[in-house]
Amino acid sequence: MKATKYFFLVALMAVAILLSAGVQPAQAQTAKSKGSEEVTITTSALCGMCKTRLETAIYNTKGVKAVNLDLDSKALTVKYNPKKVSADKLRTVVSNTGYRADDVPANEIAFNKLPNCCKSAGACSKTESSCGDKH
Ligand SMILES: [Cu+2]
Repeated sequence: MKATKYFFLVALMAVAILLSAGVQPAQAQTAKSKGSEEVTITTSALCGMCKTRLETAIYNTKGVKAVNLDLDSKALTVKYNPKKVSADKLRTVVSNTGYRADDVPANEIAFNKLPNCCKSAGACSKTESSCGDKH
């Protein structure tokens, strides 16, 4: 009697392990890669502050999953959910932060609010995280 009960438990555990190992990860993977798209937007970012400013603005946009700005190429790469946000909307966010996004010019009001070193090329080092301006 005791042995039968033990065997039943082992069989149950084996089924549980098989189910969790085989079925679950496969489902999770398809769901993850299905709902995301990637876009690269060329911006007018200049320094580390621009990078932080832009990445924060994009990351706080609904539907954005990941963001990275490469200061050497000024390319902003965004991974997003196309059901929640579009590439055009992302360019608008970049513009409203004060930067050019591909052929979309920077929003003038936002641009004027940027610290001086973020407005013109060569005003501050791209590796600097702060240019000393008060803002
Ligand atoms: Cu800057």
